[in-house]
Formats: sequence, structure tokens, C-alpha cells
Amino acid sequence: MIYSPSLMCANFDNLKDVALSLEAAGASRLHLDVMDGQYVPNFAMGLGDVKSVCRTTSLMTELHMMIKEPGRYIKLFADAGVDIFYFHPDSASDPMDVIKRIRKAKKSPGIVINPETSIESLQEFYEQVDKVLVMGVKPGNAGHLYLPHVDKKLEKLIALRGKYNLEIILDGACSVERMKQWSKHGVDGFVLGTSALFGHQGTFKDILARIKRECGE
Ligand code: S6P
Ligand code: MG
Repeated sequence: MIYSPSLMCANFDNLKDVALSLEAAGASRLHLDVMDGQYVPNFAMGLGDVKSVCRTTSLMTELHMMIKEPGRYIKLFADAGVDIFYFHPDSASDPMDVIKRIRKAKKSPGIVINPETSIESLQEFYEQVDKVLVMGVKPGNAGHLYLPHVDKKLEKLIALRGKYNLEIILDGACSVERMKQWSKHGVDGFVLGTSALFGHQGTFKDILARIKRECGE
């Protein structure tokens, strides 16, 4: 199982220490949310934070771009050290060009599926990307409630796996219960935010160990 803590949920006073302790605690990758206040009405991590985390960690880093025309920034973040790029196809006027830019930078591309976007409408991308990030909540915030109709999307995507070689990751409201359920049904990994990791009692190490025990290594 892939467990990627979302650093926008962390205490930014000591971002470096948080990244290092998550790595020591057994996180698989680090999830970095960037927003532009336009594609979503919020801001999260900045370029400086991303650079600092990439310099600090030896884990893979995944950038979740909630930005209009993300293609403009692939090189910038690739140079900062990001390994995986997730973008929302509806944020780009030419999504295929964004994928091309990610490949050109020798990085791994993924698309993000919003709760209101159908699996069928993104069919043309599944052959072109390595990963699909399914939003369990509307993008832009942590700590929101899971939208139950996303279950159907996950089922449909899992069914498509015979046809496409896709890694499926769920982002948003990943509680232990939800991860337990979907890890058994073919979801490959989860973004850990406030539902299971940040703000909970115990050390990152203890919490991650419990998650792995209950939802799979
Ligand atoms: C939200 C962002 C996510 C959140 C994470 C929060 O726009 O893309 O990565 O940081 O999902 O998790 P939770 O458990 O607080 O919903
Ligand atoms: Mg995210």
C-alpha cells in the first residue's frame, strides 16, 4: 500500500522536521498540495516549501497541482525535485501537452478526478498517464467530509484496471475505516490528512504502524 501524508495538514513551523519524522515513521511518499487561489479558492504550499521538502527527504515527492494552466510550472517544480505530478485535466487548455511536459522532464504523470467528474469523460487520458488521484472531497481543503458518490467512481476505475496499467490513489477524507475497505478492493494507496494522521494522538510512527496493520503494509 502507498501511504502519502499530505504536508499541507502539517505544522509549517517545522516543516523539515515533519518531513524527516514522516520518513522515519515509514511513509511511502510525501504529498505536496499547491493551489493558486483561482482553480480552487485557497492557497497551500509554496514553491519554497516544496523545494525545502524535496531537499530534505529521500522519499518520492508527489505534487498535486490545483492551478490553472499547470503546464506553465512543470519545469519549475521538476527542477525543485518533484518526482510525481498530478494535475486536473479541466485546469488545462491542452491537458495532453501537460502530460508531454511531465514526460519530457522524466517525471511520472497522473490525472486527478474531481467528485463531479465522470470516469468516462477522462477515458482518453488513462493510456497516457501512470496514476489516477481520485478526490474523495471537493479539492481545496483538508478536513472535509467524504462524498459517498465517489464510491461508484472508485469501483468503475478499479474495473478498468485490466485494460490500463493505472495506480489508483484516493485523496481526501481517508479515514482508517475507508482505507481498510478500499485497500481490499484494489485501491493502491491513500493520501493521509487530518482524517487518519495529522492532529491525532500518538507519534507518526505509532499511527502509521496502526494504519499499516489495519489497512495493509
Ligand atoms: C485537498 C488536498 C488534499 C488534502 C488531504 C486532506 O484539496 O488535495 O491532499 O490535503 O486530502 O486530508 P483529510 O483527511 O483532512 O481530508
Ligand atoms: Mg491533494
